[in-house]
Amino acid sequence: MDRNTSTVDAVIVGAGFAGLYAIKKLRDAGFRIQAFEQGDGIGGTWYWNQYPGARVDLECWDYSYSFSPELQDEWDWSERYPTAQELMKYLEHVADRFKLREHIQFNTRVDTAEFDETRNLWRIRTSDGKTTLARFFVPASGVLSVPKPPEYPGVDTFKGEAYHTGRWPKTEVKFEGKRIGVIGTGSSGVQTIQALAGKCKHLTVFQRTAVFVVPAKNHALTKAMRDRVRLGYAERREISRITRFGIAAPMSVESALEATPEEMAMKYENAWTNSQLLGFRQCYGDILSDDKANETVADFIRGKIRSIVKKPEVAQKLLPYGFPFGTKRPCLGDTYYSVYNRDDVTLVDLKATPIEKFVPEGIVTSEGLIELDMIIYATGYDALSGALTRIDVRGVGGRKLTDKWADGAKTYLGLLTAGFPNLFTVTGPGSPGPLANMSMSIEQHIDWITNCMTYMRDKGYDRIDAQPEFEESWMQGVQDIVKRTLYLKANSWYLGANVPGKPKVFLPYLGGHGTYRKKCESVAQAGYEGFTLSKSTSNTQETAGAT
Ligand code: NA7
Repeated sequence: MDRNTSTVDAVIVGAGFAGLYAIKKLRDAGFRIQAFEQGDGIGGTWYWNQYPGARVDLECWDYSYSFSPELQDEWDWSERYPTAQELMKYLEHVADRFKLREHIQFNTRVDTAEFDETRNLWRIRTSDGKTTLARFFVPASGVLSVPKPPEYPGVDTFKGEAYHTGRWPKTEVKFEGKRIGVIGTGSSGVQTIQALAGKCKHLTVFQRTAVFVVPAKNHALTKAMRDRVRLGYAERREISRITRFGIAAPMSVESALEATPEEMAMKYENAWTNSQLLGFRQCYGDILSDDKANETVADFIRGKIRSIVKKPEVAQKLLPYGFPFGTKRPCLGDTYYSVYNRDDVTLVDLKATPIEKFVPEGIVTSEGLIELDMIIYATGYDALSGALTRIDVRGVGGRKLTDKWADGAKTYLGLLTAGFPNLFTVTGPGSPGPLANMSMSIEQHIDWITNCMTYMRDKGYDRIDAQPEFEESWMQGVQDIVKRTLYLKANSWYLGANVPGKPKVFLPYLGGHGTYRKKCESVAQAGYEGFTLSKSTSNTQETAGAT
C-alpha cells in the first residue's frame, strides 16, 4: 500500500451534530475511524450558517445531545433558541470534552467513494489527493448542507457583495449604509430580515411564497429555568424518544372541526402567545390531515398578520395562501411582520413582479431596476439527498448513486440503499430526519448504525446490503403515509420541489419518530430483517427476512 493510502474501519463525513456523535460512538465501540470535514472547524450546519439572526427553531432542551447526562448538566444554554454562534460553542465543547478532534481532518472534501466488491471495502478519495480504504462509509454530511443558488439570468454580473445564508463568510460583513436585497422568505430569510431591518440603509425583500411565521418568544434563560428543566430532564428525553416529533409535546387527537369557535379561538390564541414550533399543530389532531381543519389555523394566522402589518396592501402580500399550514416548515420570528411597518423596508412580491435578471447595479423586476449594494440569497438547499449525491458514489457493479436515485432517492429504513453495501445514510431520505427533532433523529441513527456494525464484527460479517424488495416496500410505505396527509400540497424541500429538475418525491418518513425507532429496533432484533449480511472470506451469506 502506498503512502497516500490508509485503512480504517469507517470513514465519517462531516463534523456537525451527526458526525461528532458518529465519531464518539464508533470510536468508543472500538472501531478505527477517520472523519473528513470540508470546513476548517467544528459545527456542520452551524459552522456554515453564521448569517445575521441565525438560530435553531427548536428549544435548546430538545435540540441538544441526550447521550450524556453529565454534558446536559454542565452545559448552560443562555437562550431558549440558541444562536448559531452558541451552537458552535456547544459543539466545540462536545468535541473537546470527548476528545473527538484528533479523528477529524479539516479542510478536506470527500470527492469520490467507490465500493470494492472483492474486498467489501469503500475506496474513498479526498480533496488532498489521498485515498482511504474503509469497511464502512458513514456520510453524516447533513440534510440541509448544499446551498441552492437562485436561478436567474445574469446572477454573476452583480458587482456588489453577494452571500448565501448557508455559506456565510467567516470575515465580518458590514451592513451599515448599504442597500440590501434578501431573496427568500423561509426560516433563513425570515431570521436575516429581522436582524437587518434598521441596520442598513434600505432592505428589499424578494418574496416568492409568503410563509407562516409564528412568534418565537425567545428569551434569556435564568439558572432557575435551567434547574427546573434539569429536574425532569431524563423523563423529558425518554418521552421524546417515543413521540411523533421527537419532542415531549402532547399532541391532541381531537378534531378542529368539532371544536366550538370559542374553544378554538382560545387554543389558537394560547398557541400564538406561548408559541413554539409545534404549538398550532398540537391544538388538534387533524391539522395536518384535513384541509378544513388546517384552514382554521391558516385563517387565524392571516388575521394576526393583518392586525400587525399597518399597510393593507403590504399585509395582503404577506398572507400565506396556496399551501396548507405546516406543510412547509413554519418559521419562528418575533418581529418579522412588524418589520414591514418600517419605511426602510420594501416587500417585492415576485408573483406579481417577477425578477427578470440581475445586472451589475442590482436586480431588474418587471417594474424596473432595484439598485443594491448587497444581495443575500436565503434560497434554501438541495435537501436530504443533495450532500450525498454531490460525492461521486459508486456501488456494486460500478453503479452511480446519482443514476440509482435519478427518479428519487430510495433507501430501506432511511439507513442503507440497495446496491451500495456498508454505506449508512444518516437522517437521510426515507427516515423521519428533519420532520422530527434532528438531534434525536441523529442519535437514534448513529446508535442503530453502531449496534449494527458491532453485531457484524461480532459475527464476522463484513458486508451488509439492503434487499431491494424491502427497500421498495419501505419507500412505498413512505409514499402511502404522506398521501394520508396534506404535505403533498406544498412545493416544499421535503418534496425536492424547490430544486429545478429534482424529481418530486416526498423523502422523509412521516410515520413519526417513536414508531420509526421501534421499527428499526425490531428489524435489528430479527437479525437485521430485510438486509443481507455476508462474509467475504468464507463466502457465507445470510439473508434475514427473505421471503
Ligand atoms: P427554505 O425553507 O427552502 O426557504 C427558501 C426560500 O427561498 C423560500 O422562500 C423560497 O421560495 C425562496 N426561493 C428559492 N429559490 C428562489 C428563487 N429562485 N427566487 C426567489 N425565491 C426563491 O430554506 P431556508 O434556508 O430558509 O430554511 C431551510 C430549513 O432550515 C428550514 O426549513 C428549517 O428547518 C431550517 P419558495 O417557498 O420555494 O417559493
